[in-house]
Amino acid sequence: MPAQPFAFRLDATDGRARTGAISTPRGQIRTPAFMPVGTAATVKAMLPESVRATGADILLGNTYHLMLRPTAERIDRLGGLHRFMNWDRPILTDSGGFQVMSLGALRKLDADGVTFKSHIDGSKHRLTPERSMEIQRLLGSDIVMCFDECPALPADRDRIAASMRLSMDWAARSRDAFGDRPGHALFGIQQGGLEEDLRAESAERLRSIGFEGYAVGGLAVGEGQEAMFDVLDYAPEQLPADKPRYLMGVGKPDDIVGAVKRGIDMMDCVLPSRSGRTGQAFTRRGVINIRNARHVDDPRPLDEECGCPACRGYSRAYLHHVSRSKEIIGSMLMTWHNLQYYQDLMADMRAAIAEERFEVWERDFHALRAAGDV
Ligand code: PRF
Ligand code: ZN
Repeated sequence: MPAQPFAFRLDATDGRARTGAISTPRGQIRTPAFMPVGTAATVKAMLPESVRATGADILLGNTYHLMLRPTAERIDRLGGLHRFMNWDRPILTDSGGFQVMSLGALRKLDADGVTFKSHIDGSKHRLTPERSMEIQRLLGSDIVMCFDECPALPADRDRIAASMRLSMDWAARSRDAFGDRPGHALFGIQQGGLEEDLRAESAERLRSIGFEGYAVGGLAVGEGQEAMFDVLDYAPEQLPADKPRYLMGVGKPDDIVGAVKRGIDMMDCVLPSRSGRTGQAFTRRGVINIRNARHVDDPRPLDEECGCPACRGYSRAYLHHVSRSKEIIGSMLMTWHNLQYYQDLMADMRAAIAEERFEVWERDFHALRAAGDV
């Protein structure tokens, strides 16, 4: 085991934007990092080696889905999640609380945890901070998330404060239950809605417990980009500067750029993979719906500047055809392209920060999209 089995190194900053790397026994994570979502032990429509070929250093997996099917105990018996899904690089797992609440699973929350019914077969399950830590250990997760709870916005201040304080109690229990696991990290999750003082209180509770990294939770839950950026104007700086900061469940390309500009180091979102399967492609010039009739005869690639297999080998006309026909290769190519676009975006931002030209880079990013010439 290396001397520092889990460490974060900052290489450069430009304004509040940062670039660096997280080192883990399973490999480096270059930051700012985008994590493709592999909820059910697969990034849908992609082989793991293809996900890696886009430049991804880390995947996200989900406690909630995997505990229900195929179960954490089964994955453990089969050698852990990395072996099970054939991805040997870092995996971050979300803790389950947010998914239980947001999937609208029939659920009952108490101070100790949450009881819910499976969206698959209606069977009854319970998650607590202790059980979430156990599941994430059985999965073999490299970055484990605290068990938390998060109200949908808008919600009144009392509800947000009570929920945040419950999540902070659960963060302390998560830390205790996680134990001492060299090479594995536990991240705290800040809550507090859109209230600066509640965010500050949450950050203070988390800092006093002490984590290997800190997430900004409870955003992108219906508040809109402007309100989210208002929170990101102060929230990252409430968290330790020398630890990675992870914005959970974000987002669209311009959300990601705005988050990086405000000091976020890691993000995840289903958008590039999920929207690829319904025909939406992200390009340097904006969003394309490839199922739109205007692409039916178009010999051009999705994005002239993209090096992915969808752009190197296929026309918009072909992608239009296979996406409309619901052919499996349509999902494969569109997902690959979108994940490539997101990873290229992160690589461009890392380079711009390292060379202290983020502001100019950001202006060009927005200008090319605003031209509407897609
Ligand atoms: N908490 C957890 N997972 C999450 C969130 C959160 O607040 C969000 C909010 N966007 C996405 N995923 N545990
Ligand atoms: Zn492409």
